[in-house]
Amino acid sequence: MPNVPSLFWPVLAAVILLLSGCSDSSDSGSETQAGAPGYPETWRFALEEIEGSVQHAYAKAFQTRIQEVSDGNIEVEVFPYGSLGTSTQLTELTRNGSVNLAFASPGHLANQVPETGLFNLHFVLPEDEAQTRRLLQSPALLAEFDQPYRDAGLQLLSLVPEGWMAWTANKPLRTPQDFVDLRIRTMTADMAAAAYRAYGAQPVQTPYAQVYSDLQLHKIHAQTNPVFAIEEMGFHEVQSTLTLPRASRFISSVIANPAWFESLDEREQEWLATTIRDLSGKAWEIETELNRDRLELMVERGDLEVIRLSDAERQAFREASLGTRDTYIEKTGEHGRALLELVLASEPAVDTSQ
Ligand code: 6CS
Repeated sequence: MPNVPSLFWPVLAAVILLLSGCSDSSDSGSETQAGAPGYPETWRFALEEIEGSVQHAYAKAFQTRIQEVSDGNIEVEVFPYGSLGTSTQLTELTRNGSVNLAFASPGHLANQVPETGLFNLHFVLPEDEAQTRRLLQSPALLAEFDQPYRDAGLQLLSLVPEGWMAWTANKPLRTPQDFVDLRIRTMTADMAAAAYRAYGAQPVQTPYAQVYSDLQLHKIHAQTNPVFAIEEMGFHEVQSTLTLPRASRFISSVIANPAWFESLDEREQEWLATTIRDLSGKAWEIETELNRDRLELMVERGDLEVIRLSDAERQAFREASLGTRDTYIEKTGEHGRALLELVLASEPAVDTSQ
């Protein structure tokens, strides 16, 4: 398993809190001119994943692109998972300005931004990739999330795809019946757990760094993550079977500290917007390549038995999942209902999962 220091994070987080509010040039306000004293300026970008991950590849591409568009005036310091804290702690470090930018995944974030629980639901996003791309990049959808993030003290910059969620266990998971009483680890948000409770499972909500040891010690029986993450976190070492259900995609979000974001001058805003826009297609390339390569690697090495669910098998899960849409609406009210309708309306005319 990768080296992910875990339980001493609070100490490290306290150190970071002392740096609160600082980017390396603390005067990133509207007075600063590109090329003027104060540049190059360093922006801190915290990741929920280790080096070699989708988030890491995205952050490195971000680092390169913003350096290009800003003519070297902006540099980015990337903090991979393990250096600062859990996902929830990273969100807090962003909110209080200790870091400028971070990834925040709905699997954890939905407890603070309930609307993002939409991405924890199964069989809701379109199955078609092109359609999902259009949806995630659509200004209309991003605008709907803007205020909920603001209400939680965060600035949403982008929604980033990381691939289909896969299930690992020590048995195939072909039917909802196979989930009954299964202790499956989910991310910490209640909506992430609800999606599996709907199948009869007993979800266990824990931070990412705890998953490997909990599997090893048989505290949990199963977990769910995209293929690239399963390989790089070593979950295949402690699980026998990988089930590919195409029930939900792992969608993350890039967030910023709102006060810092508003302090950027016009040119800095433009550099940031250009970089985010340029990476929106790149993110799909990154996740496709990493997920494909890591699956091939695990198959070649014979790490796991791989099971792809048929459309008929998926249909049973689809039906079992429908009640969680009501749970989502209970947590989010009319705004959540409207968001759900917006996303469902973008389903393909011919639903291939039927
Ligand atoms: O399972 C998790 O908690 C994590 N999985 C991934 C692929 N990214 C971040 C998240 O925290």
